Amino acid sequence: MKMVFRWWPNGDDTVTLAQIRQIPGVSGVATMFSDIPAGEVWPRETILALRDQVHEAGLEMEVIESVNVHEDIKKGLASRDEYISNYITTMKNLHEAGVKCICYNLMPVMDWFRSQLEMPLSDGSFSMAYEHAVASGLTLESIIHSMLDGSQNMTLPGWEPERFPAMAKDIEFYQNVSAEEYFRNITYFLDAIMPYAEEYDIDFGVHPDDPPLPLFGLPKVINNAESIRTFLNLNSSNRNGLTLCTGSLGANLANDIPAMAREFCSMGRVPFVHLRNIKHTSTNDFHESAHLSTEGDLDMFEIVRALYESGFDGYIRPDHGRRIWDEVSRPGYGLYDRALGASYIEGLWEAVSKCKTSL
Ligand code: DNO
Repeated sequence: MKMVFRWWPNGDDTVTLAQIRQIPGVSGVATMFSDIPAGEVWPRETILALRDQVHEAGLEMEVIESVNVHEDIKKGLASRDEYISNYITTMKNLHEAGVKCICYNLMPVMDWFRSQLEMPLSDGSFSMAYEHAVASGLTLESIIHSMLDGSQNMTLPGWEPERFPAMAKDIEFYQNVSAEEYFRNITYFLDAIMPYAEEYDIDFGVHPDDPPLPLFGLPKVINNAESIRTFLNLNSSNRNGLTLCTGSLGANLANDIPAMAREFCSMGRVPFVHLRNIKHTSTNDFHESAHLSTEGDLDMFEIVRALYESGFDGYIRPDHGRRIWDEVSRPGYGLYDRALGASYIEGLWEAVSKCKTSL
């Protein structure tokens, strides 16, 4: 297992590589160029320069989160071939820089979504929250507004402003797209890129829908064990894998995360894990919590144990943290609470692995 920490280059992050280097157990970053629009090639020289910067800080750059998939690919439009070809060129360039794992998502139109970015918790910290009734009643304008409000003037991952103008049309487009048709479009994409994933030695981990609930009439296709099985069967390459995001999948109380970890890790199809905890306030409403099992609904010990016992040897990162100690940062991506999360996960991993060997 390798612990990584999400980080944005080019001054787009309040956290520095030097700070990340001091978090015990963290070997590298999961990073991306948020200023390159989806569909464009990531230039080789730009990637190599970033790799060198990360290496100079004493860290690795083996994980990319995310190379975003152009909407035309998800929509199945004729123009997708050009975007797929660009995607493959980016994969080649990333491979030449030593990248081993790409996290991406296939959520239509918008990436993750919360109805509140700054919910005060009783201990004086702040966290991101989701209320389904509130979210369902939002207009596109208020959705964008709610994601920008409290964003600390930073670009939110998956909410790059260049996406906004087309969002209304895209939402409309998908109203008549069935899950079956959407899966066909995804299959076309996977069939095109997986041979190159094999050639370039890159594991792909698709990020599940976040939240895993039907919203704005958009097809939601990767959100429980059954739909993950369907997704993994779309293309049988071992490179076609899952980013097991415990917070996203855990938002559906019916999802048994340790069981999913066991099933998909034993298949060798989990290259990357996002570990975080959430606390439900009702079936479809929740807020993000500190990583500890005692703070949320997920049993983090059981999840880590399931990963360990199924031979997981990919990358893990602590996921969204609360805003604590007056930190100003990207929502969910401050230094302090994620560093606490990383240390907690390292502790669980050590405990599970040592108990195992003494049995
Ligand atoms: C949210 C993240 C997602 C994730 C993408 C992967 O904070 O977990 O934005 O990076 O869905 O493409």
